[in-house]
Amino acid sequence: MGYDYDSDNIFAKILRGEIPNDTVLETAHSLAFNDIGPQAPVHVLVLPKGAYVTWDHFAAEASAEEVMDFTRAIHAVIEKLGLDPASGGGGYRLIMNTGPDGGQEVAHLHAHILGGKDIGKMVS
Ligand code: IU
Repeated sequence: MGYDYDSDNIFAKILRGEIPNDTVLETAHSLAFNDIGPQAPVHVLVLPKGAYVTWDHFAAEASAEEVMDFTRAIHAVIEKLGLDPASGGGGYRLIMNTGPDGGQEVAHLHAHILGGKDIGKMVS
């Protein structure tokens, strides 16, 4: 068991620049890009650049600088896209699918930001 990072995963290849992406925002330790299969009018993925499989891996082992950068990168995307209700936006949903039961397909931690319409109570 434990956190076993596979550096051949698709997001690792995107982070290495081997596969293109539709970048929304980049910081020292994080990258945000538009999801290739959007489930809402706004569907952005935010990744820490470090080799973390899941949120738990990141929360347990990332540096304080990485954690702050990732947190602020998510917030910066939300502000950039005008989703924050405190700034007049309509709101959004923030999701980190984790492991098989959580529906995680790509084994590099990523947060989904979904919005741009009323997306209801759940995402299938
Ligand atoms: P998940 O949380 O691991 O299930 O989400 C993976 C997401 O990555 C999913 O929404 C895909 O549409 C998205 N994605 C992508 O944006 N670019 C890709 O090349 C691949 C998947 I493969």
